[in-house]
Amino acid sequence: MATNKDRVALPPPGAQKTNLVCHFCIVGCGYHVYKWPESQEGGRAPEDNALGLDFRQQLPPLAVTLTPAMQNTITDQDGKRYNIMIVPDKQCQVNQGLSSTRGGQLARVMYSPEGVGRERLRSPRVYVGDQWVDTSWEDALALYAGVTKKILDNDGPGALAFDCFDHGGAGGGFENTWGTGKLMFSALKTPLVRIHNRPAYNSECHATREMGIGELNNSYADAELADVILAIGCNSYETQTNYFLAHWLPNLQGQTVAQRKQRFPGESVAPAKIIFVDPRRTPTIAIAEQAAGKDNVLHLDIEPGTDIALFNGLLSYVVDQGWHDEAFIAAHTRDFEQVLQANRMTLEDTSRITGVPLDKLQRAAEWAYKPKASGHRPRAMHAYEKGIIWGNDNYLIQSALVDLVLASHNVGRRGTGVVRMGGHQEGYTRPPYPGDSKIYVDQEIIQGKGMMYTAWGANPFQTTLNAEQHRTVILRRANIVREAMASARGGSTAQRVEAIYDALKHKGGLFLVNINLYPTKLAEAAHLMLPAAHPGEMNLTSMNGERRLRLSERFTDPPGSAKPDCLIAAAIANSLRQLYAAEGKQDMAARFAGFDWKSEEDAFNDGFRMAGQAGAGPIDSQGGATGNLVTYQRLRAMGNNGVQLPVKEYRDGKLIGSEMLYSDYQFDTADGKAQFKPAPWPGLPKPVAEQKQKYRFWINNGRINEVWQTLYHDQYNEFVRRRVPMAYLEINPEDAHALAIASGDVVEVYNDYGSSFALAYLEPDIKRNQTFMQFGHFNGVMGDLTTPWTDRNVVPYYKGTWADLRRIGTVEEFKRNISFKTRRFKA
Ligand SMILES: Nc1nc2c(c(=O)[nH]1)N[C@H]1C(S)=C(S)[C@@H](COP(=O)(O)OP(=O)(O)OC[C@H]3O[C@@H](n4cnc5c(=O)[nH]c(N)nc54)[C@H](O)[C@@H]3O)O[C@H]1N2
Ligand SMILES: Nc1nc2c(c(=O)[nH]1)N[C@H]1C(S)=C(S)[C@@H](COP(=O)(O)OP(=O)(O)OC[C@H]3O[C@@H](n4cnc5c(=O)[nH]c(N)nc54)[C@H](O)[C@@H]3O)O[C@H]1N2
Ligand code: SF4
Ligand SMILES: [Mo]
Repeated sequence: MATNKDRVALPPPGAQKTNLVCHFCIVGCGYHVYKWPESQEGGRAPEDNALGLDFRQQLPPLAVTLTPAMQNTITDQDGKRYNIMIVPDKQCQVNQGLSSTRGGQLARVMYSPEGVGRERLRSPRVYVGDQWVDTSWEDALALYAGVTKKILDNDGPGALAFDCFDHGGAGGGFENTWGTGKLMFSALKTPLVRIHNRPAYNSECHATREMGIGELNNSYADAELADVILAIGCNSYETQTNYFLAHWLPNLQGQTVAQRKQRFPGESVAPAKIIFVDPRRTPTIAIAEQAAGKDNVLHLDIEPGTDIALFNGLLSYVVDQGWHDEAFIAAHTRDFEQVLQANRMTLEDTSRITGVPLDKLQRAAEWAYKPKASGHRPRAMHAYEKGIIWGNDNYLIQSALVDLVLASHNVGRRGTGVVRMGGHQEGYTRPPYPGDSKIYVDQEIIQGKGMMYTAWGANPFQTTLNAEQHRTVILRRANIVREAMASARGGSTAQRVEAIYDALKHKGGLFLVNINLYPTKLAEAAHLMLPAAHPGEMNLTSMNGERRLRLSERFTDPPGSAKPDCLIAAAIANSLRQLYAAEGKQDMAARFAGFDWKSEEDAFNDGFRMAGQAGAGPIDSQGGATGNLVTYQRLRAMGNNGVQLPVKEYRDGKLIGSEMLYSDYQFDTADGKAQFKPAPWPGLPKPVAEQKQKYRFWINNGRINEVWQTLYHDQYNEFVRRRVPMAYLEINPEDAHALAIASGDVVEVYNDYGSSFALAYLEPDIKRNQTFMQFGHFNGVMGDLTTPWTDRNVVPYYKGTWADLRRIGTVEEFKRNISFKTRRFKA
């Protein structure tokens, strides 16, 4: 490998420089990409390198962040080799020059034949006999379109299943959600579609939307203006890293006091306090205590799944104290009194159910809702993510939370907001979903329905709920098709399609297509794989957690013949259009028209600018009515700071956006009033409660800092793979000792739904009878243990399951190589 290991090669003056938004998490940090011919290298004098920095002497602290992972050597399709360097942008308001352990490796994960990307799909592949072989796009598309058409003509669109991304960043973006959406919804018209992270075509936020409050309603700057931040079921140092570091920490450390005093004259202002709602002591809590001092951090370590009781208890207490905002409630909301009745809970009951002592509950209420010395209401920002989104009844938790937020008037004012912290960036624009958003697609597949399944930028084998059963059924059904394909030796496309269809129609088979960067675990079952491109290899637009839209620019070619997802969708649609046209079925051919895109920009113009104005059932397109003001050219000019949606106008060469929503108190309901929603405490759902009765350990689960999602890049990245070769399971040392388990041992985790293995990691901060297991790993799938239970909108409770543990033994290599130092920062 040509990449320097001993030093970082500097870009020479004149190196190509483009903007790249980190394509991993929601924060969307701005980066600059430098690209120059491999044979050249910049010098250390400021005029001799493109960074304009003087490397002849020690640079001032944090003048630039540069590590070997930030550079790579890549090859374009013309065979020319280039060095690249991808460094954080100091001028980007989001990250202000910070990188994270994930974004800091953007250069490393770019395709190179020897590097992390070495296993990337470079051409379409088909499963023949008993092996994967490369094939042409023509052949792959003929097969895909042939099977699709056969099913469409004989069985209707409802047999065409999809599991597809719906977000921004890699495996997403407005271009690609539109391309896939137009194919699935207005061309194929199939309702059998689920989203990459949940088993139906629904929302993560039904309740808040029905209440009139979209979930990204403030700016990152509001975290700098808040008096108190409530972090609810989010571990933001590890999962929204630079939002936490660049915008929360400065406020916790008192660095924004002067700014806040100026902004809010007459109000008492002190360094922000922070309240965590999480059953687990997270690394974020440990860091917050270091940064803000223990006195300014409150950890409400609730019993798992009891958030609803917590919010109801706080609501009742706040109203009893008279700390609610009667004028706001009267003018801008409805149904407060009824909901107060429905949700009412004494603080004693709240304490009993949540396990949080009374005085802690009272302190939390005082910090967040008691008027300040100056008489002003505290500005309390409520931030939440998967601890409640995948919690015990998504719908009721969000109702209970927003009830509390509305009563205390913590929306529409600067320094407040009730907001998702987010997962990926956003990038939603699609035609309306043509079905009932309550179709539980996983169960349909398990019950033998669906004939063709396209996994598009999604890996349910490692991430869905009840995953073991789901995978087992798909492997069985897919194998029926593999046998049929093997028997169609030497057949024409039409004959292969016939053989496949026969297996689908008469033998219960399932034809599985994987559209992805990598083969992944899905290759164990799939029949066809199509290679996709990711940001850097295509132009892509997304918005971050404060609705900040940017253009992430293409700077290199995708590997082999990989294509942007929107152009894959177009190729599929165009193939189907030709098949129907050839049969003279003009009405059907017309359904597949409108995909004559040459580039991703064409897809953007078609989707975000023109169609982005249509509502889309459970999810609304995010371009808004003014999407047509946005062009690639205008966005490019806005650089890594972009524009916050919705765009208000284009003036003096600039797109003008919106910093905060609902400042005018016009909520997203028919009459503009926010809607209180009843949310009585329901207890644990039955299948979950049954596991709790039967098994000892709560298997809490989620993410860790250095790993991105299912490790699709990371499994080929030595840096990560060495540290996390298997899903790890944090466990209390006393519990572990009683079961003769030591750090580095492999344990079996099992319950009524499945069994998985994990790597034990003894951690004193984990409570007795609780554990925390890394989700999504290819080596130890946590989802095998999750129950199939969902709430009324088919939203899962991924975080809630119980299981037993059994020591299996040691894998020598793990014991030898992995550090089991505590992940909780200690002074
Ligand atoms: N137990 C448990 N389960 C969970 C969760 C949990 O907290 N606990 N969380 C849920 C959540 S929030 C999520 S987001 C899901 C994650 O579940 P998935 O979304 O299925 O996981 P990812 O690894 O993000 O999958 C992305 C796939 O797309 C591929 N890919 C990446 N970029 C591109 C691209 O540009 N184009 C194409 N075509 N493919 C691409 C990757 O190689 C990868 O295989 O898991 C869910 N499941
Ligand atoms: N490093 C890294 N960062 C990521 C990702 C990644 O893969 N790696 N993925 C991105 C994606 S797609 C997503 S969706 C986000 C997720 O971001 P987060 O939601 O912050 O992360 P999680 O680890 O899924 O879960 C958060 C917390 O929920 C807590 N929790 C469990 N049960 C309960 C409960 O009953 N109540 C409450 N209040 N809390 C509970 C867990 O203890 C955990 O600390 O992260 C994004 N950022
Ligand atoms: S915080 Fe998120 S967006 Fe920023 S560099 Fe890290 S992974 Fe990328
Ligand atoms: Mo997610």
